[in-house]
Amino acid sequence: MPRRLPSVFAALLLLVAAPALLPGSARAQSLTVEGNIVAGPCTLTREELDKLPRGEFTTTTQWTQGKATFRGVMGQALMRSLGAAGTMVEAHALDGYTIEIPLDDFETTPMLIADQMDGKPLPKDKGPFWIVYPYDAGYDAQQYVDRSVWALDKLVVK
Ligand SMILES: Nc1nc2c(c(=O)[nH]1)N[C@H]1C(S)=C(S)[C@@H](COP(=O)(O)O)O[C@H]1N2
Ligand SMILES: [Mo]
Repeated sequence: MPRRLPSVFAALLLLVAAPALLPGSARAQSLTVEGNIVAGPCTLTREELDKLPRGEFTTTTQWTQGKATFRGVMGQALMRSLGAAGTMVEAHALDGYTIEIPLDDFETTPMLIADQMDGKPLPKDKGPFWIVYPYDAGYDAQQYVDRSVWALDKLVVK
């Protein structure tokens, strides 16, 4: 079975390399969604998230210099693909920050679960995922600032 060898090697390599990668990437590059979703609790990898409809907007933010262009999964697409039902989504960040965001924000605002800024991965302190709103397009109220969770790790639909 010589043709199988490359994948065996790849698997072994991954086993050896994975522990070294774990703290920064393996965990941080996925997004856990649980709670009131038809799909059931899941941890979406970057690859899975990449398959969902993406959006883009350009806006100033209070955390960046000048205008920034954000790209990422549309909040609406994420919640629809998982069959979310309920009223609130609890967002948890790797730094322990947590806040409740109305499910309606995901459904009716242009918010993104951004993973790119200006065509590059997010700045280290903001990634791997950052909930962003188009602040310049009427989403500058404090509630949207508070919901702008960086280092996003988990969403719990309630
Ligand atoms: N991961 C994470 N996201 C976060 C926060 C945080 O502490 N951690 N603070 C939130 C709050 S309360 C506000 S007002 C805004 C702006 O926070 P800053 O003024 O400390 O930058 O980011 C929000 N997103
Ligand atoms: Mo805040």
